[in-house]
Amino acid sequence: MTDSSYPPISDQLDDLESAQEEGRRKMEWAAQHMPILEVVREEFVDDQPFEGERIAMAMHVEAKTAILVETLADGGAEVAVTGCNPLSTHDDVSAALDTHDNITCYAKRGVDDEEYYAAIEAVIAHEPTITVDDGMDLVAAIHEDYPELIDGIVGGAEETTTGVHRLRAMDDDGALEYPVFAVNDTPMKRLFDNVHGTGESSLASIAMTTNLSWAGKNVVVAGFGYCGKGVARKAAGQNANVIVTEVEPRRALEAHMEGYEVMPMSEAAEIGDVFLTTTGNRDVVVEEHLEQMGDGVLLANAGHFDIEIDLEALDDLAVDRYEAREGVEAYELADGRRLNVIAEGRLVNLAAPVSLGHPVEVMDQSFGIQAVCVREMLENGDEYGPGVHDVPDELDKEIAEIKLAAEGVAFDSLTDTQREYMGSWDHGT
Ligand code: RBV
Repeated sequence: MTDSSYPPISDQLDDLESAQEEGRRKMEWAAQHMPILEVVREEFVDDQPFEGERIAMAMHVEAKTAILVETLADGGAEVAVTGCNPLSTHDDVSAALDTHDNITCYAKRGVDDEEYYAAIEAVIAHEPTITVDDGMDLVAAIHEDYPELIDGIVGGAEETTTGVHRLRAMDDDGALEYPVFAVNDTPMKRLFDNVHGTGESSLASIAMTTNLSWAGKNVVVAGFGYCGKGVARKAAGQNANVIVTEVEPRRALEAHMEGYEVMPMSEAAEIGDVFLTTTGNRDVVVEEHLEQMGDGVLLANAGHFDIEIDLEALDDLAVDRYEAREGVEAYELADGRRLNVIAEGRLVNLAAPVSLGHPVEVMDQSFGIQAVCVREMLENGDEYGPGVHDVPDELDKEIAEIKLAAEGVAFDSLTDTQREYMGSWDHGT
């Protein structure tokens, strides 16, 4: 069976009480700016839809995520939660969450690989009926090591592009044995969280970590998916000269038509000042590129895993390595050039010491969808067979409507005649 010996955060911190207090303070600030989860939480408190359920979560444990975790717990679930990245956890928030009667939190910042997976196993030891992932680590661990639990699992939900990508690959292989909602792929997630969230928070984290300006810099954005689009747009908005690298012809063309320079990484490497990877793929910046880069460049990654920049190759090239600033590791090459890696090449908007993750407002939307997806899975789980499922459009619209109401934005509705017109095919000139 599962290894449940890994201790919750409360057994791991020295000054627990002050951590709990500070974590609670961060959560209160986040909650004030999360009107969607407030509405959903009120509904869950009244209806107790998760009574008797056990929810396992692996997510970035910080204040906004904590509000989602509490929302599910207040709906009657027993929740076990850990991190989905060794550097994104806020220990104080983790400690505050762990005080909730229905929540056990194992997340701790700075864990090594062994502890990271021990915490995942400790969460799985709660024998979940629902899983909520950011990156698919829970689904993978359950299928690989604890397949006996699958029968008891109603379904899951996945937060991020990389996780959905992994799940679809698993599904294509016929290996995914329970239904999982692709939360990432909804308009309410992608158009806001991936574009604005990644764009704003990655650039803010790099600026805060380095104290350097964007204006006049050559900023190389690798990948022009939703995240890359956001990063490119926000960097251009701060007067950077944006260069995009792509492997997909239509996206390369889209970037070109947006007015960005498009070129191969081998050319961009020679002129870039800042390199920001957003592809979700590995080996995007490799030795041949590193060899071309100028003194003082910044290297950062905004993709889920730390595989986009080949840090091993960089380490091999370097004759010296030192912490240039908190969150910045300088690699000095034989000819004296210094290449600066931010946050160990891990997703920069969450993993740098000053990083706070995406802005609160966008996470309210993403987590609002997560919350109603968990509700949907429990209410109508029978309708979803094993595999990856699109989130029903009605749920996405439900979240958009709550947000619009909270913002005081009114919008139109179709008249009956318009609805009929849009649904008919027998009208022409
Ligand atoms: N993300 N979470 C945060 N809790 O602060 N910030 C970003 C947070 C999520 C985001 O939805 C993205 O899809 C995922 O992290 C990447 O791991």
